[in-house]
Amino acid sequence: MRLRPFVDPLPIPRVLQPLERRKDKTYYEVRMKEFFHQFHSQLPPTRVWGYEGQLPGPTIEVEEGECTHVLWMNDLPEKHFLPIDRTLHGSGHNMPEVRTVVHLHGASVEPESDGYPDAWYTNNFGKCGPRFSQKIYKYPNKQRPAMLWYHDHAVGITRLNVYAGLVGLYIIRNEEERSLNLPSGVYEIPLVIQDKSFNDDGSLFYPSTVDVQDPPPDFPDVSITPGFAGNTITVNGKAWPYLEVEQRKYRFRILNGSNERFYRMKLDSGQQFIQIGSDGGLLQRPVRTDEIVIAPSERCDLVIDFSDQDVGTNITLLNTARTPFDFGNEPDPFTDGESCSSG
Ligand SMILES: [Cu+2]
Repeated sequence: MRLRPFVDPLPIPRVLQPLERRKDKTYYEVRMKEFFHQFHSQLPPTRVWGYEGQLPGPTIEVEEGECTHVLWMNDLPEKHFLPIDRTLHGSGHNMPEVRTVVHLHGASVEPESDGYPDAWYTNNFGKCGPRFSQKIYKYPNKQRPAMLWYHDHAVGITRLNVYAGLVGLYIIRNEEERSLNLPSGVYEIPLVIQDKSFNDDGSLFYPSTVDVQDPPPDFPDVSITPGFAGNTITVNGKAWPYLEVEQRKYRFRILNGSNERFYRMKLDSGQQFIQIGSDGGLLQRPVRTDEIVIAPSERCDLVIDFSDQDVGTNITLLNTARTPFDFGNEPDPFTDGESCSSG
C-alpha cells in the first residue's frame, strides 16, 4: 500500500512528570510495554513496544545538575514479536528472548547506570537470566544542556528493540541557555526520525531470512541481515507528518533514531538551516548551512526562520542520502526521500 504523505499532523511527545521532585533528588518511573500504535491514518494499529505505552516515549526534561533517578521497568511480553537473529553475539538459543536495558545516549554517568549491553534484565517470566525486572539508574546531569536520547541497549537485539519503539528523548536545560531567548515552548519542536517498513496487515516488517545471496559454504551461520533500512520515514511515530507553523523562527531538535539509515536533509524552499547545536549541546556560534547530514543516534539542533514565507506555502524536508550511506540506493522521492512538511 502506498501511504499518502502529509495527511497526519506531527505529534509532540508529552513531557514526563516525575513522581517526586525534592531538593536533592527527582524520581521518575518508566514502564516498557507492548501496545498498538497508529503510524498513519491509512494503516491499522501496529503492535509496538514503547516506554510508558508511547512511541516515542515521553520526554524527560531536567536542569543541569539536577540529580535524577529513573526506575526502568520491563513489563514486556515473554516473546519477541520481531525475528531474532540467533547468529549474533549474545543472542543464542540459551538466552531469554526478551531482554532490555536502558542506555541514556550522550549522558555522563557512573558505570552501574550506563545501561551497557550485558546489563540486560528480563520481565521476570523466564527461568534463566537475572531474576529481576527493573533497575534504578542515577543521572547526575552534570553536563552542558543538550538533547540526549534513551533507548534499549540489550546485547544482540538492540536493533530490534529500538525498531520496536523503545526510544525517547531526554533534554538537559539551564539558565544560561534560557537567557539566549531561543524559540521555546510550542516553537521548540523535537523530531525523532525513524525508518520503518510495514507488512500488508500493518504489522512492522523486519527481515527474517538471510539476505546474502550466496552465503559462503564454510560459513553457514551467516547473520540474517547486516543492516536494515525501512522504506517509510516516521517522525515522532507518524509516517510523513505535517506541521503547521507561524511566520517566525522555530527551533527543531532532531534525533536520527534509525538503525542504519543516514539522512541528508534540506528544505525544498531552498532556505538555509541555522545550526545552533549538535550531540553535546550548543555550538560556539550559529552556522548557516544548506543541508545537514545526520547519522544514526546523532542529534542536531536547528533554527529555521519561516518569517519570510507567504501564508499557505508548503515546505518539504527532503532526504537525499543513499542507503547504505553514501553508496547504496538513491532515496525514492515518494518514500524515503521526504520526511515531513510544514506550511
Ligand atoms: Cu545509543
